Amino acid sequence: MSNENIMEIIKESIVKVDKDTAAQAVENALKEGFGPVEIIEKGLSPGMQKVGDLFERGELFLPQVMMAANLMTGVVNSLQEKMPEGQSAEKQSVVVIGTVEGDVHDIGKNIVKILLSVNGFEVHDVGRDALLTSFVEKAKEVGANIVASSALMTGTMEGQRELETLLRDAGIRDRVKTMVGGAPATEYWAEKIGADAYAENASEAVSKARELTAAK
Ligand code: HCB
Repeated sequence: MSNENIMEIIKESIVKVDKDTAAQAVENALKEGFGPVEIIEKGLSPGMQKVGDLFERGELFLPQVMMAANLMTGVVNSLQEKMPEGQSAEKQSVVVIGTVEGDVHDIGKNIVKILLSVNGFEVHDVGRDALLTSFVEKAKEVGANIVASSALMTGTMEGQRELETLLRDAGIRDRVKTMVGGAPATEYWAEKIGADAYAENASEAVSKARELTAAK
């Protein structure tokens, strides 16, 4: 089976919410030498992307999106234990992560959290639909080096801007770096709201987090 083929099968298994095929294809991919992160980024995530596109075109409905999301969450969780521990140099770096108020999308946030954790960051998750003040409170409580926020909707991404203000008002903005992500976020958005970094995916979130803490 070619590399593209196996990722295509994983992708389609998410779209079709085919649990058995997903489990089998992931197992095959691992046997073929694909890493868990590669499987998430090249198979599962494009699958969810396609689910989103079909939903937008009215070809899939919310219950199907929910089932696909549940399947993806289950597969990501099963892959978590197979992830190699990364460099532990960042052990002292503390990250507060969450999905902003009004937004329940947390699959991407959870992947970022897992990848940061296996790469040695101490991660505190304030959850999804998290009050913006809870990011600030948690950051103060744990002495965070980075506050990473996720937003999946154009309406809720404003929360990422507000978070900058709240961190400033709390007097800790100069002590923490901020990172934004989620489908509608961009490099331009990060610059516009004064965030320190934007990450397109979980691997990039890890490298950006490393850069941010190296520069602290
Ligand atoms: Co949802 N939904 N949804 N949804 N949903 C989106 C986001 C739309 C784009 C779909 C569409 O219309 N095309 C749309 C938003 C439109 C907009 O505002 N532009 C939308 C909508 C409208 C809604 C509801 C309002 C639908 C309704 O009820 N009528 C509702 C929202 C309710 C609410 O939040 N208040 C809703 C609900 C749902 C669920 C519950 C069915 C389910 C979420 C389940 C869950 O997360 N536990 C869901 C899903 C699954 C999606 C899509 C299909 C996939 C999102 C996803 O998981 N992607 C999404 C379509 C899309 O995004 N194209 C659709 C896969 C992950 C891996 O990607 O981008 O989240 P990611 O994360 C990446 C990356 O961004 C980065 O790393 C991650 C890993 O690589 N990253 C970070 C993420 N966070 C980061 C933070 C950092 O600091 C750094 C990097």
